[in-house]
Amino acid sequence: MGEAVYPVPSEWAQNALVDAAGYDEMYRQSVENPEAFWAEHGQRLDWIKPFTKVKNTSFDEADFGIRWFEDGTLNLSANCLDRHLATRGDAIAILWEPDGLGEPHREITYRQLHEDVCRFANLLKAKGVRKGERVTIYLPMVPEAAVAMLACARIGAIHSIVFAGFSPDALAGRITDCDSRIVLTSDEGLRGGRKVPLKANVDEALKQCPGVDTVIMLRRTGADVGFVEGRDVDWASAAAQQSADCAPEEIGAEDPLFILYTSGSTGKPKGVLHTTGGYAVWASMTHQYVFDYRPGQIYWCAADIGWVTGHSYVVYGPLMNGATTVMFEGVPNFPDASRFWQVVDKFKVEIFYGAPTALRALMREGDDWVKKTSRASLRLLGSVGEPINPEAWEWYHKVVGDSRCPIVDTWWQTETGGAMITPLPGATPLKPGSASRPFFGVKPALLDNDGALLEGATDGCLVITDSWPGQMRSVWGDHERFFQTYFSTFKGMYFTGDGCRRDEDGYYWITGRIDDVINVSGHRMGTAEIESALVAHAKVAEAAVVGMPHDIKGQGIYAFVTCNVEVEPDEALRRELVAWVRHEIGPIATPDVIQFAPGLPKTRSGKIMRRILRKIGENDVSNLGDTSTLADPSVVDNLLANRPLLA
Ligand code: 6R9
Repeated sequence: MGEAVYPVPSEWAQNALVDAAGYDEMYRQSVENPEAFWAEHGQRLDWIKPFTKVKNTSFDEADFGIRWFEDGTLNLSANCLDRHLATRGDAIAILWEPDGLGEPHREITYRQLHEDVCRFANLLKAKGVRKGERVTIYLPMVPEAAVAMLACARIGAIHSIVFAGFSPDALAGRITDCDSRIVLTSDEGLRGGRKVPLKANVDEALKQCPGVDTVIMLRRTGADVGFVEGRDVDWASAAAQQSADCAPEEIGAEDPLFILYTSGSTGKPKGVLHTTGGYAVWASMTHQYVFDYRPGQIYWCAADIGWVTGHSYVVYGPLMNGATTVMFEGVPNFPDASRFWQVVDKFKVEIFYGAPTALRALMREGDDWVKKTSRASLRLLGSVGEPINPEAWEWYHKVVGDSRCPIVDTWWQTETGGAMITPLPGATPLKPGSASRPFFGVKPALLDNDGALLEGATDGCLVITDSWPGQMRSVWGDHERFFQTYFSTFKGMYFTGDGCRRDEDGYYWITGRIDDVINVSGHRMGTAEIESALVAHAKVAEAAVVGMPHDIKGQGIYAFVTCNVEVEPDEALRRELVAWVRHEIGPIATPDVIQFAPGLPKTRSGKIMRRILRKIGENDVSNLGDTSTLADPSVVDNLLANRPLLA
C-alpha cells in the first residue's frame, strides 16, 4: 500500500527545536539512560527543594510503584504564573473567546491571572479547603475554570473537573467517589447559543451528596437561579474580598494534583489520579516540543477543560511555557461553520490543536466555510482524541492549512498525562493517519494476544514497557483496580487498550481500541481501517464499523454510515459503498451490513460509543447499558428503528 509521505518542510527542519538527527539523539539518550535524561529535563521546572532522586518505578506486582522526582518539592501554580511575572507579566496568558459574537473577548495577562488565582486560593482557604482535599469543578469554558485549577494547585488541593455537559447523576457519582465537600460552578453555561443549566444541575446532584457544604457560583449569564443560604457563595464578590497575596504551598512531587474520571470498558468511571512533579515535566515538555512552542506565539487548543487535553494543553502545559493560550467557550459550527477559522483570524492563531470528529463535521459542510477566512497566521496544526482518517487529514492539511502547515497527530490517553506517540514538526516526515514515532522516554511495544513480543512491521496490542514522568499514579480510592486494569493483562507492562500497527519505517498507526479489532475469516482488521475507507468516499461524512457474528467468517463487518447532508442514501449507494470498500482495502473487508444513519451515538466529547453499536451489530439490543452520557440519546432510537433485516 503506497501511502503518502509529507517530508519536513525545510524551514521547519532548519528552525525547529529539534530536527531529525536531534530527535534520534535525544530519543536514544532518553531510553538508554532515563535517569540522566530526566535529571536534566526535570530542571525545566522551578523546584522549591530540588530532587535528588529521579526515577523509582516498577510495573511488576511484587514491587509495583511509580515515583518520579520523589524527594523534590515545587508548586505548579508558581510554575505557571509567578515564574513569568518578571519577564512576561504583561503578556497575555489567556485569550478568551465567548460563545456568541455579541460579547467582547477577554485578554488576561499573567499578572492579572496571578492576582485572580491568589484571591481565589485565599477564598478556598477561607472556606476551609486544605491540602489534599478534593474540589469538584463543574464549569463551562471560562477563564475562571483555569483560575480554579491553578488556585487548587497553589494550595495543594486536588481538583476533579467534571465536564459541564454531564448530567446531575454523573456529577453526583463523581462528587461522591472522591468525597468532595465543595463544588465550583456557574449559574449557566453557554454553548452554541444554548444555555446549560449548570447551577440547577448542581442543586439536583447535591440531593444525592449530603457531604457537600459549599458551592461557589460564578455569574456567567446572570440567570435567576436558586441560592441556598449558608451553602452557596457568590464567586466574584467573595473573591474580591480576599487578599491578592497567597504564597504558593510547598508540594511534594508525588503529591496528587488532580483526579479526572474516565470510562473504561467495564464498571463505573475510574478516577485517574495524576501527581505533581512528573506530570508538570511531561505536560510542559510535550507542549514545548510537539508544538515547537516559543513564548509570544498564539496557541489554541480547542479541547474542553473537562477532558485531559484541556488540562494538559489548554491550561498547564501552555502556561508553564509562558504561552498565550486561547480558550474558546463555544462550538465549531456556531453561529456557522466558519467560526473556528474566524477565531484563528481574529487572534492570529499560529498553532491550532483540534479533534478529528470536529474536522469531519466541518469537512461535511464544504470547503467554502474555510476558504472565506484567511488563516494566514497558521503555522502548525494538531490532532488528538481518535485516529484521524487519511481523508480528514488531507482535508485538514490542504484546505485548513493551505498545504503549508505540518500536522502533529498526537496519540495519548487520560492515563498518560500528555502526548506519547507524535510527530515533532521539525523532525518527523508525516504519514496521514499515523501518529508516527514515540516521544522522548516512551518505549512502545507490540504484543500478540498471548503477550509475545512482536518485532518489525506488524500489528498487535500496544503496550508501554517502562514508566514515563506523566503517567497516572493510581485510580482514586482503588489502587488495586489501577494495577489490575493496566498491568495485569501483560505482566510488567502498561497496557494501553489500543491496537496498533508498526510499519517498515517504525511508524505507529493506532487502529482503535483493542475491543474494536475484529477478526474476519482469520484476518485481523482494525475497524478504523474500514471506517477510513468509507469516509474516503465522496458521499460519506462519517462511519463506524463493528464486528457482528457471522457463521462462516467468524465475524462479519457491520458499518454504520452517515452521509453528507445533500445525499439521499438508497440501495444503489449501499452497493456502491460495498464495492468501494472492496476496492479500497480488498475483498476481506467487504461490509456485510451497511446501515445508513443520520447520526452516530457520541459522547459529549465526540467519541463514538462503540459499545452501543457493537450490541446492535450483535443483534443484542435488549440491554444497551448506560446511554446517559450520550450527547443525543435519540440517535439510538433511530438506529434501532432502522436496523436492516438480517437473514
Ligand atoms: C487524549 C485523549 C484515549 C484514547 C486512546 C485512543 C484514542 C487518542 C489518538 C487516539 C488514534 C490519536 N486516541 N488520540 N487514537 N490517534 N492521535 O484523547 O485521551 O479521552 O483518554 O482517550 O483515544 O484510543 O486510547 P482519552
